[in-house]
Amino acid sequence: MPDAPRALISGITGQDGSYLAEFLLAKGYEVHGVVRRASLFNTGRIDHIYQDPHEPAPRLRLHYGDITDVSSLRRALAIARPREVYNLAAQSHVRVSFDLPISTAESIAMGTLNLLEAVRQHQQETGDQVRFYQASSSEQYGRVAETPQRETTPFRPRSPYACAKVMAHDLTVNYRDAYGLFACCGILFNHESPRRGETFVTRKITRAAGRIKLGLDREVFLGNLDAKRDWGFAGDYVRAMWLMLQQDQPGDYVVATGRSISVREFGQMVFAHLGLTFEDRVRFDARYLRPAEVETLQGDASKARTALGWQPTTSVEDLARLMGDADLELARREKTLRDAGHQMPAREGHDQQ
Ligand code: NAP
Ligand code: G4F
Repeated sequence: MPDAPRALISGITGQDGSYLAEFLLAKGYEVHGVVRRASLFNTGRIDHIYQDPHEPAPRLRLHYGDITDVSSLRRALAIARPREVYNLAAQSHVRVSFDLPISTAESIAMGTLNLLEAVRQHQQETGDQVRFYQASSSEQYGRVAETPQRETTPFRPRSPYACAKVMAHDLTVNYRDAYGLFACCGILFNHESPRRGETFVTRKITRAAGRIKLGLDREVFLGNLDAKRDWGFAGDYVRAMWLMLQQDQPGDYVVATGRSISVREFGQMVFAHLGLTFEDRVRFDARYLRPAEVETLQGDASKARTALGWQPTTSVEDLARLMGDADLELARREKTLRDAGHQMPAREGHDQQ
């Protein structure tokens, strides 16, 4: 039997990393992931696919590393010898990037350069051919120059996060042009799931709705309800990442549903699904506004549809229902524990986001 293809994922413990790892394992890959050392376990999203390293030939292997530490990336590449590298690692919260501009830029811009350089040197030293995926973002469009946004729409970034992503994107294109690296940028519009971090607005809304429904919370504090986003399902979007790396030629692709709705409309959908009224429960808090906002994003994924044969399977209504149901179930478990006298963890850590 031929050797299984191998992939290395930075950011494997995040939302997308976990879906991508599942997807690649199901395709028969041996998957290697870069994991940061943390004082508490940070592998909750991949625990269900974890394989004991003491087992013979585990197909999921984790390596301690950090995208800002090039030595750890070189070590992971040397062990994994991957055919495909997916660069998903980032401080990915736009609002937080205004508070942490330098470390955000280090993880995204310098981190991407570290991995590109490590891959380039690894190819030279081993003769291996590596295909590289860069997690670019619709946030790069910022103050949008046209609607819908496509691959040719200029970038006008509005946050430290987006500025760093533009640099990472340009570096990836440069390594393709200068060194012939098979490198692709996926310009992904917002994509969500029950595994979404709890401080992104969709998940913040579905968490609140579930907890309010069961009497664990009374209200939810949000910022700009008029912002519009093109929201899809993360499980669909990791398939597009993989498809990009299976083409004959590298390229950059917008990945989006083509439909945009406001935060308010998303909130109304979720609350109505759980039999609640959004307007009765939502409160404004200026701390969730950003110093510079991206008001509206809507993608045109025609190129991905035509060249990759990719299309989304999950509408924003489906997404609101599936996330709402998952967080109602989570709230049920929290209530059971609370009713049994367990101390529930404080949620104030989410204060600024
Ligand atoms: P996420 O859930 O926040 O995951 C980010 C991942 O990056 C986590 O595994 C995190 O590790 C890791 N990471 C952060 N800093 C790191 C560092 N210094 N070294 C190594 N790893 C580090 O983000 P996501 O939603 O899965 O997004 C994945 C990528 O796509 C990100 O680059 C994001 O910017 C980009 N993107 C996301 C969207 C979206 O809508 N989700 C859209 C466009 C682009 P810990 O678990 O240890 O924190
Ligand atoms: O859910 P968000 O924090 O996502 P945002 O800023 O669009 O960024 C996400 O998508 C990008 C792709 O375009 C990724 F690159 C990035 O990594 C991340 O995954 O905010 C969405 C909108 C914003 O306009 C924000 O101002 O919701 C608005 N919003 C209103 N109230 C809020 C809140 N956002 C958050 N996080 N928290 C609020 O209370």
